[in-house]
Amino acid sequence: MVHGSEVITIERFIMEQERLHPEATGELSNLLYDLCLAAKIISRHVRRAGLTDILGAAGPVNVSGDLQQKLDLFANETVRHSVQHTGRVCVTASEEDQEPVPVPPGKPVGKYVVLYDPLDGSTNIDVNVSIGTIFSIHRRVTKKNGPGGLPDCLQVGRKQIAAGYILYGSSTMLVYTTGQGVHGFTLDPTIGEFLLSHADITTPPVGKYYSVNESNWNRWTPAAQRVVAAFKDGEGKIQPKNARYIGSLVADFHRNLISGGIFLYPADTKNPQGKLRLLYEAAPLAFVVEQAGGRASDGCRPILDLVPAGLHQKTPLVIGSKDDVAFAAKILAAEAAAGGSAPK
Ligand code: FDP
Repeated sequence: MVHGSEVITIERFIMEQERLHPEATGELSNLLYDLCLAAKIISRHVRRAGLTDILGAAGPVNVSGDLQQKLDLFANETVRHSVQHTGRVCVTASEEDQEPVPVPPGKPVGKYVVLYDPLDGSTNIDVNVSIGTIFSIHRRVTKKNGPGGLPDCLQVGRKQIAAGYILYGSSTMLVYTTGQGVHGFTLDPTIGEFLLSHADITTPPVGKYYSVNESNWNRWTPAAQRVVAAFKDGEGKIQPKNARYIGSLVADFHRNLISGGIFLYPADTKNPQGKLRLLYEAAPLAFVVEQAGGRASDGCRPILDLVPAGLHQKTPLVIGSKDDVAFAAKILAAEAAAGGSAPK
């Protein structure tokens, strides 16, 4: 947070980054500020969640089959309202909404597309365990006039302009990349500012942690079982690792990013396409991890090369320290090439 004797706010940092690009219009910077505001509002509510009436299931299940909680709905609307009427965005899409949400008629339309998971790790909300928000920003690909639509949302991860996450943990952190490294900011709640605490994050090439829901073991393919066994017991050059699994992707990812580690959610018989969403979870975190020197794969291809066919598409995910992801991907890809599939 303190850089030598300097305190650098996220606003100043974003402004200084913008100055490196004389062609920049400032719209992306402003969109990032909008997301900071959403982060602060959601953080305030998360911090008070146990004290207010806001906890508890709101009723229906979301399109991905998860029980929606009130805080999810609040976070969903907060992000949308923070970005939608600014003239910087043409469409938003969220894990909680069935369809993309174009900018309403009569409102100014901008050139960016925001995809987000408003509150990831929702099963952890009412047990006071870390949760997060994930965001991904693309440039629109449809014609400039009028609101954006589905084609603007269904873009390959490599085309992201920016991505990041907010972690509501022991403190609130915002971590983002615009393709020039990964930078982390910690919210000082006393002054309401995100301060630079982790400049230029790089992740170790080999991690000390593996993070996976091992209760799925009997639903995995032999290759996924071999990979996890190798991280547990060691195999060849792979040394045994320590296990850590919170069950909130943002929290598990963040720990592994800083300390080194690998997170896996492979395909299984219950989730044959994996459990995590390509556009709201895997792709943004893949952009962050690659910028930090790590890797992300679906077992066969880099996550950033996957072309989405649907808004809520799921994907197997192996993400983290680069040598560990390479080891896992090699074994998973060999099985896929041989036509292997999960046990019935
Ligand atoms: P959750 O279902 O609690 O919303 O996004 C889905 C997610 O959480 C991730 O945050 C988390 O990593 C994963 O699912 C946990 O899934 P399991 O409970 O199956 O381990």
